[in-house]
Amino acid sequence: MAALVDDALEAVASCGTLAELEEARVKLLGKKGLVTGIFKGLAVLPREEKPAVGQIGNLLRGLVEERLQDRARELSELEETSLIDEGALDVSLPGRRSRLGHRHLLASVADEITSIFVSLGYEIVSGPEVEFDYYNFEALNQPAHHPARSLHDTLYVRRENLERESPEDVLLRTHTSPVQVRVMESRKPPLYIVSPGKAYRKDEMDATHSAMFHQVEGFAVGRDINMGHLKGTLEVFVRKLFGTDRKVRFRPHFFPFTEPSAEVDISCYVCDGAGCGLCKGSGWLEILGSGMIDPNVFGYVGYDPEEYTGFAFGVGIERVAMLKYGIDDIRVFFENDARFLRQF
Ligand code: 2NL
Repeated sequence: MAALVDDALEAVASCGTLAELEEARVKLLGKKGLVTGIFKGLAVLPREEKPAVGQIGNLLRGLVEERLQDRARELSELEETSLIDEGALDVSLPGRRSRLGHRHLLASVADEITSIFVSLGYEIVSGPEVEFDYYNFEALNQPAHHPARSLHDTLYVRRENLERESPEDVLLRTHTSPVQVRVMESRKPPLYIVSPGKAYRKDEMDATHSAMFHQVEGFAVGRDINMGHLKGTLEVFVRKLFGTDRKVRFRPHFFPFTEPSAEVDISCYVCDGAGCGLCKGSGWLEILGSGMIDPNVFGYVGYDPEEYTGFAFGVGIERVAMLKYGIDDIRVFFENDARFLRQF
C-alpha cells in the first residue's frame, strides 16, 4: 500500500508540463484510475476490511488532489516565466484603459438650463409623468373641446368617459406645466420655480419628432410681476446659454395658458442673420415659448388675479441640444449608440 502511495505522488511530482499533469490526473483519479480502482475493489473485500481500505482510499484521493493543485501552480508559474524570457509576454506594456462613462448629452443640457435659473434664485421641482387631464389641460385654460387640446396628440392611459373628455382622464403629460399647477395649488406666492422632465406626444418618430421628449418649464409669480421681468429674465437666460454675441428678439405668439405670449429667437449662429438653410432664410432661430400667465390659470389654483401676476416659459431640451451641438436628427439621442454618445 505504501508503495502505491509513493508511486501515485511520484507520478504527480514528475510531470514537466500542464498537459502531462492532466494525463496523470486522469490516470489517478479518472474513471479507470488507480485511486478509483481502490474504491471499486471494496466490493470483493470481506466486510470487516471495507472500512479501513475505504479510509485509505479517501486519504489517498485527498492527498493526490492536493499535490495535483500544487504542481499545477508551480508549472503555470514556470510556463509564464519562460514566456517572459522568450519575450512573448511583455509585462511592461501599459494596460488597456477603459473609457470613463459620462452623462447623456440631454441630461447635461437640461442641467445647464436649470442651473442658470438656480443661479437666478429659482427652485427645482419635479412631479408625476402620468397625470390627470385636469392638471395637464383643464387648469391650464384648456377645458374639454378646447381647440388647442387635440386628442390626436395625447397619449391616454385611461379615458374616464368616452362620450366627453373629462378632467378625471389619465394621460402621459404633454408638457411639464402640470408640475407648476400642482405647486401653485399647494403654495402661496412669491414662487420662482423650474420643472425639468420628460413629456409625451402621440407622434410618429422622425428626424425632428419623438413621442417622448424633454422640457424645462419655469414660472415666477408674485405681486407686480410684469412683461419687463419676463423679458429681462429670459434675455439673461438666453445670453448665458448661447453667448453674448447672439441677438435676442421677442416675437408675439399664442399659447392657451399665457396672455400675452411671446416666442424668443436668437440670431442664427450659422449665417449671423443673413438667412441660410438652418434658419430657413429668416436669420432667426426659435429657442423658447413664454408669456404672462393667463388670469384664468390663477382662478383654477385659487389665486386672486387682482393680487398676483406672473410669467412662464417652456424650453425644449432636444431642440436646444440640437442647435448648440449641430445635431440634425433627434433619434440619435434615444438610439444609445456609444459612438454618438461619447462625442459629447
Ligand atoms: C413652448 C412653450 C410655454 C408655458 C410654457 C406655463 C405654465 C403655467 C402657466 C402658464 Cl403653470 N404657462 N408654461 C408658458 C408659455 C410657453 O412653453 O414652446 N415650450 C417648448
